[in-house]
Amino acid sequence: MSDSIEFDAVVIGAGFGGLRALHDLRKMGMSTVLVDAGEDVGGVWFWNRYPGARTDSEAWYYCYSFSKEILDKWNWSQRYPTQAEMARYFEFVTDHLDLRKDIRFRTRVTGATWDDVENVWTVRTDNGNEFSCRYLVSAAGPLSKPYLPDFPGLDSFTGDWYQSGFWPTDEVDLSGKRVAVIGTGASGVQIVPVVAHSAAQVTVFQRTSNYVLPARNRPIDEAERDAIKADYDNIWTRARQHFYAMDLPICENGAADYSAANQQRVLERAWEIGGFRFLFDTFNDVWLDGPANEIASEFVRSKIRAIVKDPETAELLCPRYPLAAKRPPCGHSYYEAFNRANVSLVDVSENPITEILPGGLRTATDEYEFDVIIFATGFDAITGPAEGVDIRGRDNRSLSETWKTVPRTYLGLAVHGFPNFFTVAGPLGPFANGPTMVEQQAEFVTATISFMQQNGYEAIDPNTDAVDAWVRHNEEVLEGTVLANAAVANSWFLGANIPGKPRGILAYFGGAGNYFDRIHEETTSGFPGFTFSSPAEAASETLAAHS
Ligand code: NA7
Repeated sequence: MSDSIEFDAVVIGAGFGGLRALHDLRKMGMSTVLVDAGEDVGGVWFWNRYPGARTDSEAWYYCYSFSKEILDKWNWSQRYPTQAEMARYFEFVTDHLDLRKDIRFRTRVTGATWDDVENVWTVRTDNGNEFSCRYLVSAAGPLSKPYLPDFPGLDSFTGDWYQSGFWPTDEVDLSGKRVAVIGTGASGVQIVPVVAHSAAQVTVFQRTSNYVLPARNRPIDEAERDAIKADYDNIWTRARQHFYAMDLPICENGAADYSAANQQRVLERAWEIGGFRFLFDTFNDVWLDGPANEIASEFVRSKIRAIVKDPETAELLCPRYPLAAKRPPCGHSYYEAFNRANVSLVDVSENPITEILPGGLRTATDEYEFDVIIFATGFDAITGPAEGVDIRGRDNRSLSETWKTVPRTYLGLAVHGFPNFFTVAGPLGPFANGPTMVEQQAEFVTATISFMQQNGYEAIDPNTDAVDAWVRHNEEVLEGTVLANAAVANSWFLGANIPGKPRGILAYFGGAGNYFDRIHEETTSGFPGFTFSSPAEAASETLAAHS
């Protein structure tokens, strides 16, 4: 059954950003509906249920900060929660805040059109519904459109194939199967060791090797849980100041401040503690494309050579580009998995996969037989989800057309010509710990709407000069960092992982802490980067346009 309903706001996406936005908008007294294509809440944590799926960030800051009750009541069981634990967390939050009644699941937004006279959006969905609303908040997720390479012959494959980002809800039994895993990003790296335990044979197809940092997962006991809960005020203060919005220490010293022996001790200590500390708690110049980075990069290579017994496999696993030019995954016995008799590595960097066959796949030089193929081939990130969704702003401008080359936004949150449209975790928003980042953005959205309500405004649009300045600033901060090298490593945050996608910066690398200050300044100084219009102005502009 289809219907046509009026709301104050429509939110797209039931992940961290969307649920927070729904809660806050409702608290403001706005009638709000959230639509999500999935069957339940969680966003990326609903879809990415592949074997071994878990967070790469530590539980105590990969969560909502805004509700003391939620922080008090929810108990994390381990340092890096599994997908199942994340799904339970989302259910808990949703039920605790009584959000479910305002969410429409199994509903995909197909388009939205802005009416410049009435100052409303009309949002269309795949089940025939139309919602009109003053505000449209897209929290569709930067990594919600899985990418499947266009390998010829996939239709002919007689076995089963799966995508990490679209994993079925029914259990997948891989025991005794010959399994191919294509892709060695964060997802592939989590899949390999887990599947190796049940499958008869796992063949990993690697195009670009990764610096896989040992996660060193462990349970969180009651004493640690209590200590975390008691420290939450400090945790959030630290996370909101951190370059990547994580509660991680920031080191003061560069590599040159240590002797060669002490450099190794610093790296060894961070390696043993595990996780992203290796990037933040070693040398403060590790992010620059220079000697400090090479010392840390070589340290990881030496670890790979020490762990992986077969020297040829070890060399293939050693990345040659600078550490962090590609987002490093956290591993759970990833390198160790290659010491198992049933795990092998195939380098497809120069010998690409050319075809899927009925019984397996073919590279330029060899053929392989498989019962199952797992594509852990990543996402059409950040701008991808908007493609195929017909969002039309002023003068019928299409969002996906506007974003076809390099996407231009103001503060990652607003697009010129698309009034009252907010993009939580949108292009040129900070590359940072997701939950902390989107909470700050959701707060910006409600602060903006409150300002509009207080001042009698109906529409808001970012100014082109503000957009230009933001885009320029994004480009400037990338230069000089190791990330400018990311094109070498096919990184998704430069659009470089998708054939034919224009390469350009998709995320802000000037630091989450700086970004949060910047959006705070925007709200407290009366939104200088935006133009507001009130109903009277809109009416007179329309009359002028028609006279
Ligand atoms: P990623 O990190 O984009 O990894 C995708 C992987 O798939 C990566 O190793 C790619 O190699 C590989 N890939 C893509 N296309 C092909 C083809 N045609 N042949 C062989 N291999 C291919 O995605 P993930 O899902 O692992 O992680 C995404 C983010 O989720 C991650 O950064 C975290 O933020 C969480 P490439 O490196 O492009 O050579």
